[in-house]
Amino acid sequence: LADPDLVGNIENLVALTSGQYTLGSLILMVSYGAHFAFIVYFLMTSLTLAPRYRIVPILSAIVMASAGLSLLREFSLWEASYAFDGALFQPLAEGNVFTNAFRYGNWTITVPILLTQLPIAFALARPELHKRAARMIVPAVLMIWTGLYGQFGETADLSRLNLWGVISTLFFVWMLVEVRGVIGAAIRNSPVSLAAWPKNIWWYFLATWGIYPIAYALPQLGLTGDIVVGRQLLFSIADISTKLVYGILLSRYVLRRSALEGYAPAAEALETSPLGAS
Ligand code: RET
Repeated sequence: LADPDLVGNIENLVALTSGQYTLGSLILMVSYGAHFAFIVYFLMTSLTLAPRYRIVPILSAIVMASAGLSLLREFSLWEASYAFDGALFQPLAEGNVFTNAFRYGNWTITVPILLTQLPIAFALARPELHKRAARMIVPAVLMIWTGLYGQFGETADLSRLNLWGVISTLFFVWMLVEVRGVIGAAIRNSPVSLAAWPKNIWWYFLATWGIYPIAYALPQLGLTGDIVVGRQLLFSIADISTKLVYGILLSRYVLRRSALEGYAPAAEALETSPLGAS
């Protein structure tokens, strides 16, 4: 087996049953498949919105493409990182090493976009929008990079994982304070009939972004195949919730807002899009 100090992630240390291995492949495959498929949904949705809101689903489509590619890479790496020995799927001691680090790299792109979608969807005015976006993005990127550094420590003694996990969590809390600031501005700024949306999106945001630190900490519970596969499942649930379902929620909000602001989509857009009238 591989040297724990060299391989970075626990995936490279644990043999999997064929059931666990197949489940891992399936989880990654469903994730990238869902992200790629929803590119079409978000592009079509943009046709139904007032021009100022079209960028919201377009940004979701960009996130779908970026995350889809990163998850496709994780899938191929998973397939290349194990060999069946007749009984179990063994992590290869030579050749490919599985890594979750690509996920963290990808978040550097997707997280700033996801955060910027909020003040755009809630129609904050230009100078405030830019300022608030920047103030969320700075702690978010620091959160990701400190977490990226820390996750390489999960196979050795766990002190590096824990120390950088705590530092990253401090940036997470700082980021959440800034996000709550945007939600506050959104509550003041939302039409009365949509006033419940910013608060609901805030709770949804907390519940779904909060899954990532749990996945990060999971190797604490031990080195087993169930932990390895369970973590890919948690990552996958978090990915689909924080990007895909979140994008649908924001799109529904701006669709209602477009209508309230008197925007009627062109007849042909309504005819070609199943999402048109609402
Ligand atoms: C880390 C390290 C451990 C502590 C914390 C973390 C938080 C990660 C988050 C990631 C969100 C990612 C998203 C990606 C979408 O593409 C880095 C795991 C708090 C909140 C939304």
